[in-house]
Amino acid sequence: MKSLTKISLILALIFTGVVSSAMAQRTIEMVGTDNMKFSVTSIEAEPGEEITIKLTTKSQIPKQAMAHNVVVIDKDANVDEIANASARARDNEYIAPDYEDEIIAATGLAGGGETVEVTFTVPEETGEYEYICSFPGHYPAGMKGVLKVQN
Ligand SMILES: [Cu+2]
Repeated sequence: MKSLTKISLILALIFTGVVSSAMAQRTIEMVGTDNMKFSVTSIEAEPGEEITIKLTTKSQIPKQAMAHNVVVIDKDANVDEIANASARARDNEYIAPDYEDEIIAATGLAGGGETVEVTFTVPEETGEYEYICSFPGHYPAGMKGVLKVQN
């Protein structure tokens, strides 16, 4: 009975540890509006850090005409090329299947009033990683930002 109490105490401690480390994870919240800009255009993170990017779209326009996402792209990738290909990939939520290896993380599409999020591990390699909205026309209009990975 005594050892059982000990075990449950240990389990409770482990559980608390897991929960608090999950809560320590950073969430970056941003908004996308009809002006096709992210409200946050620069994120700093440590190599290997787990972060959540949360995007809310504010718009009265129907989703098929105005939606946003956040697509984090590998730093050596050709962002223009990925944006162009993704803008044509409507059936895949505007993520070009051919470039999925070069995409570090992507949210789903958020129409007006919707919130989407993605949790991912920041690359170990320091540097600047661009993130874009891949909805047609939005990246060319300047809907982008930079994830700066630094120690
Ligand atoms: Cu957008």
